[in-house]
Amino acid sequence: TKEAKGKGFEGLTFRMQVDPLDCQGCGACANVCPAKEKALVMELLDTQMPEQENWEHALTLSTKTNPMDKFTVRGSQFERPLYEFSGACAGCGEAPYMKLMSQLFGDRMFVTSATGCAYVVGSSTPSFPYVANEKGHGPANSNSLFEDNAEYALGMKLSIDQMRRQMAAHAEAVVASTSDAALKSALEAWLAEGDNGDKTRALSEAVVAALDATAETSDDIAFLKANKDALPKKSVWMYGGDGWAYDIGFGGLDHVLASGADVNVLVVDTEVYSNTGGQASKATQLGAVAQFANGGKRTGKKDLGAIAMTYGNVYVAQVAMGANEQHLITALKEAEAHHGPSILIAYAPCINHGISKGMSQAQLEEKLASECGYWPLWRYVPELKAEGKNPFILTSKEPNGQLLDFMMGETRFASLTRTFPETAKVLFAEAEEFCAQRYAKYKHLAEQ
Ligand SMILES: Cc1ncc(C[n+]2csc(CCOP(=O)(O)OP(=O)(O)O)c2C)c(N)n1
Repeated sequence: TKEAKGKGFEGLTFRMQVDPLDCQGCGACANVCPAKEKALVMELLDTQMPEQENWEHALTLSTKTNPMDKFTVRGSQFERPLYEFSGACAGCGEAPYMKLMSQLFGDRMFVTSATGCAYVVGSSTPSFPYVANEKGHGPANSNSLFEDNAEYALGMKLSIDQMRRQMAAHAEAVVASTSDAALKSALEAWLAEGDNGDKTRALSEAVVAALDATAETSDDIAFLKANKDALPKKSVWMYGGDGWAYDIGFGGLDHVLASGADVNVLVVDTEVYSNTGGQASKATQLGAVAQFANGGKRTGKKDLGAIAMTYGNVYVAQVAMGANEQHLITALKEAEAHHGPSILIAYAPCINHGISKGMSQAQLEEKLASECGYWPLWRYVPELKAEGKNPFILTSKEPNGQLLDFMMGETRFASLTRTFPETAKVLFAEAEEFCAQRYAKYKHLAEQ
């Protein structure tokens, strides 16, 4: 527990409270903690059980207003996660993305999860990580199939839009006829800016308060009262692995990207079909050993981001939490605010990679992947074109020459040097060339 520092934090204390019974023991939090004197240290469970009472107490404390901008690394962590204690493997690279997204948009989020880890760890019945806040708002999560996740989310989005159009029509009718000044001004404000993600919750709550204070004097008011939950703008996300997005669900995903609909996609890219034991996908990198690629994958990784970019109106970003947290938060903010399709491709280390440092260092592994050019970070922001600027922004610096060292730190590559040493030499040289050319392509785009 420490005194909270900074503007707006006067009189507040900050505490990291561990929940021993729900901790998965991966140690990732202790490893990423930036404090000089480690704030978190892993200890045996037996010795930590007294913390359980403190955790139960922490849950009874009131929710404070976040004094910071939630779209900053620090500020985001003062928002309550509405995704907690998932069924993911300890150290999973996928789950932290949804936890962060639930802090940024969770109270108005619709999430469709493709069959795969994204869905399975989010529905480990009887435990369910998606939770509601003190007002009862939280992510609504559902799954249809592995292959139709994009279409499934698009259907939700179309029905939400239809409902909101009806709400707007009834709201306009009330504005034109009501003598209730409070209701009129609340509805006018909602009609003007109710689609602004930052303002939609407060504007909607003001309409609900005005409706609650109004008698049901017309069909229009009755309709608005009956459908209050349609007032806040929903943040629609399709969430799934590379097996879904690059392979099996690609046709549907492409259809959704081409539709122009205001939807968001988060691909958690483990570069294999994780949930079914690590089969190769089109996201698997050249030289990697995976099921169906036991002698090392012979072709380079598909550039899903580059494909999405060709539409010109699609927001695209390639991100990695452990490599650059602010880059990820900026991309999430821009993607959600973009009026059109947005896709984020997020690097997600997995137990299938065989990280020699262990999964407790998965976030560090993301940093290493990015610095050596294995996973370059970039954003394609269509809005910049209207300002006469280059929409492509390359955040990753020139690769540091450590690509082979990075690859040798993971069994999926290193094992090939033992099983097929000659092939390994050839494929790894090709992988180096592939990554170098890909970086050169991004650099060229950024310099245009
Ligand atoms: C049409 C179809 N084929 C195969 C499966 C079996 N299956 C379920 S999840 C999965 C792999 C998912 O991989 P990915 O999309 O990369 O997600 P991850 O598990 O890596 O998060 C497969 C093959 C299925 N459910 N439906």
